[in-house]
Amino acid sequence: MRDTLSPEQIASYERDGFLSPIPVFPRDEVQRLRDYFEAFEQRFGGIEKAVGRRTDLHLLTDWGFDVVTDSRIVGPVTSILGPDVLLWSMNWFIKEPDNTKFVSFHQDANYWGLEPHDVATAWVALSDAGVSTGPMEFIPGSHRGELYEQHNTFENDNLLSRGQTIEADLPIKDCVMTPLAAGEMSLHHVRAVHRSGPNRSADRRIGMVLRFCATHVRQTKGADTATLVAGEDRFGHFELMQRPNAEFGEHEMAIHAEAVMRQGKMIMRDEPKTDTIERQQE
Ligand SMILES: O=C(O)CCC(=O)C(=O)O
Repeated sequence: MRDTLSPEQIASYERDGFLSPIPVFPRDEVQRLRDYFEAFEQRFGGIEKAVGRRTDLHLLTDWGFDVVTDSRIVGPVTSILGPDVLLWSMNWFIKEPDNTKFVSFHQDANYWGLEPHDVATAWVALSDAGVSTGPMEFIPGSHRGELYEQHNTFENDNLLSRGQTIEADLPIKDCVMTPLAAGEMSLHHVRAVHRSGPNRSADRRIGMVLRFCATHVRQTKGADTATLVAGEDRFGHFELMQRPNAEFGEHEMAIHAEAVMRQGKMIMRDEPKTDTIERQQE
């Protein structure tokens, strides 16, 4: 496992708008991360109840802060975004076993408000995300094309906040599925068109989804927060967040709640209402 991408990997990302797979964590380490995450879910009342709190766990836990600053993730990201990098948010895309939830074709750049588009996601598999689990699928080169109009479908099984869906004719036959083993990650560009299908396997498909941007990127929708994970921030476009002093401390819980609420509200500005904070993030 190397901490930066090779020239061939960078060229492949620039051509396709995604890169996969990239090995990150050995089995024992990824299992430990999964255990931490599932212990967090139990602490907050189980899978369903914890959904509203799981965004930006790096502001509440040491393991979360360690993982978003881990050089095995951040190093490859700097190969793409340059030496000065912010973590904008930490999200979770989880499909429970034998489940009909899916993600429709969309482009993240359509609604996050981040400009310019020097923004990339590290999708880290905390469980096996093989073909039967509904792994990520990308349309190669779509990040170099247009920003498509998206229609809010509000479909029940769609994991996106508004079921936002591109309705234009897409070259679906070119779509590439990117199955991952637990401990591997993919990277994708904020303009890449992507989707994923249902999880037909017997295990949860747990995607820890880290959104990174270069420090020169601005939030065009309002005041926003981020965490410096590499280099320095010479721009000051975001309020910088810090490692928590105490795991789940009172102060940390308040800061976390405020940051997640503010980001959720801002992203959803001028959008129809949705039900939970977490759904607003996705
Ligand atoms: O995990 C998935 O299936 C979808 C994730 C996604 O849309 C994203 O990371 O932008």
